[in-house]
Amino acid sequence: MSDSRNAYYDRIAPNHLAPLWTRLKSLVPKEPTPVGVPHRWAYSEVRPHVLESADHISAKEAERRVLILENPALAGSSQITQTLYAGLQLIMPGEVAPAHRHTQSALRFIVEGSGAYTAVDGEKTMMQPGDFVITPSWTWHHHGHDGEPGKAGPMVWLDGLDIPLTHFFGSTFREDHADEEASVIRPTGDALARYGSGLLPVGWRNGSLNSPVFNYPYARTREALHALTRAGAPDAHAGHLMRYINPADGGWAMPTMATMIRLLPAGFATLPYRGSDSTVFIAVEGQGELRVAGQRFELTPHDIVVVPGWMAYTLHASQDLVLFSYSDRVAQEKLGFFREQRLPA
Ligand code: 1HN
Repeated sequence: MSDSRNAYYDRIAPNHLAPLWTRLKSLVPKEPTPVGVPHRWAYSEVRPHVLESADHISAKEAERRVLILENPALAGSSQITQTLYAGLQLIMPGEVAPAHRHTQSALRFIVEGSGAYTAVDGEKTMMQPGDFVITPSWTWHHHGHDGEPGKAGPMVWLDGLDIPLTHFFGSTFREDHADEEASVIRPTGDALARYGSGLLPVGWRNGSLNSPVFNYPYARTREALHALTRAGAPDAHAGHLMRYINPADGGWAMPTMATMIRLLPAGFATLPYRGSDSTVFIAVEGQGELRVAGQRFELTPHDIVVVPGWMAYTLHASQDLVLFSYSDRVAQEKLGFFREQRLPA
């Protein structure tokens, strides 16, 4: 490079000025540079560590007793992708995780156990394995386990939050509730009956960016997925892929995190697919594999795999495989920059 150019760069630097032309191609590359690496957390390896956390701290003291799933290439960031957070939360019989609210949205995907509930914005819902539960931004929420201490088992779920996304926008706020439990003002099951039964109250209008249904029970989801297998072939790049919707408008269930679930029949393999959204998968039932960048990640129930955006992956089912996933696709779509590619074999 010419000396006069370098001298020029040196002269403008004290004014906090920099030439774009030396940076343009890396600022705006031809296509996304994946952030983070693909990784698998085997539930069988992680589970003992999650359960041991109860020997060290109560849910009350911890506020939320969670082991963060951190992308190995983003150590120290509490990020599983550049925009999303993931963790495994444990609640033991008799415990309460105290009420608070924050601007981050949270989703729960229930992994194991029974007897625990979450209360969100005045309604309690019992959590069962495979249920997808929404905690919208700025809604009071607490969790509890009604089982008898020493008799009932632990309850574990996957938390997905848009913590890095909220941080990026500088819009992180939180508030602790004055009481351990926020008040519950509607009967359990109210939201599902009112908004999640193919019916809507006449005259009702959704005042939230989220689905008014905040627990999508796995029993219903599973039945729908299996019905699809009787009606036609799976999509070549996705399998029988369904998205959780907001019944008020048919849009995604949450404003920042796109949530989906799919079934791949035994023996089925997808063609390569990539999207600009980094995606977190959790295996629900069955057995298979996710292949990405020359790596093979086994999928058995409750295993979690992250695939950075724009890395092509394929899914392979050795037994009927059910996979839940979440990503920031909905935010990207709303902002106009989501891209996807269905690739040939
Ligand atoms: C949170 O409120 C929960 O409510 C879980 O269960 C994980 C991670 C960071 C900040 C708040 C919950 C969280 C969280």
